[in-house]
Amino acid sequence: MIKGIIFDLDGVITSTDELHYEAWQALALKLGITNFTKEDNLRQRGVSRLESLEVVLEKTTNKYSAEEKIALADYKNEIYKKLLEKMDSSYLSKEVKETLEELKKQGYKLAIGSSSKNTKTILNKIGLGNFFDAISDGNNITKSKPDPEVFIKAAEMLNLNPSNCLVIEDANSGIDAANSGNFISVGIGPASNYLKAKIKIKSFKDILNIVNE
Ligand code: B16
Ligand code: MG
Repeated sequence: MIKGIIFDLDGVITSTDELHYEAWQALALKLGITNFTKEDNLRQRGVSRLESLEVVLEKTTNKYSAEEKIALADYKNEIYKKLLEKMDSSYLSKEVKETLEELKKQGYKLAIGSSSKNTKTILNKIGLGNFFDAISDGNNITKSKPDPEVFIKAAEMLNLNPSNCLVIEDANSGIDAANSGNFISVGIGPASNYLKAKIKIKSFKDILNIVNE
């Protein structure tokens, strides 16, 4: 029985994945890397900022110390935060907004489960700052996806068992995290082609079909 729904943020609620890509691309160019692609960017979905940096650094033979890596990740985050400034409610689609409102109306508990440390800023920007019953994000976890910690914390905040929660994810790492935490994984976007997603959906509003089945 489904009682709660945990949503990934980047690439599910809103398209910040494009802004992440733009910021990583800027860092790559600064490091002289000209072959950082959308394909590489797909592997950055769902994983932490420092793990995402490693995907960029695979493209260079230069070696960086732990401190230098932190500085590079900070540099990317400053560019990303500048890009976030332009976000507003137009970054929340009508479909996502209406589906979320309908799910809330039907009595489901709703949470965010995101690896991002910028989650609250983004939710405020798109007008969902006070919408969710719980927010579990990059600030309250020690292990990032595919570890299930972020979703387990979200379920705890909702006071629900993982087996009673859907996890909506666009990243393969997020589907793996949901499965290993015993959640019902739902793949959307790139993850809708991932074999390990227990349910695959084409469009955000399809969540209503799952809960009403
Ligand atoms: P930040 P999600 C993830 O968010 C992104 O998909 C991933 O690309 C990013 O590296 C990670 O957040 C950390 O984000 O740098 O903002 O802390 O998909 O789990 O909502
Ligand atoms: Mg995502």
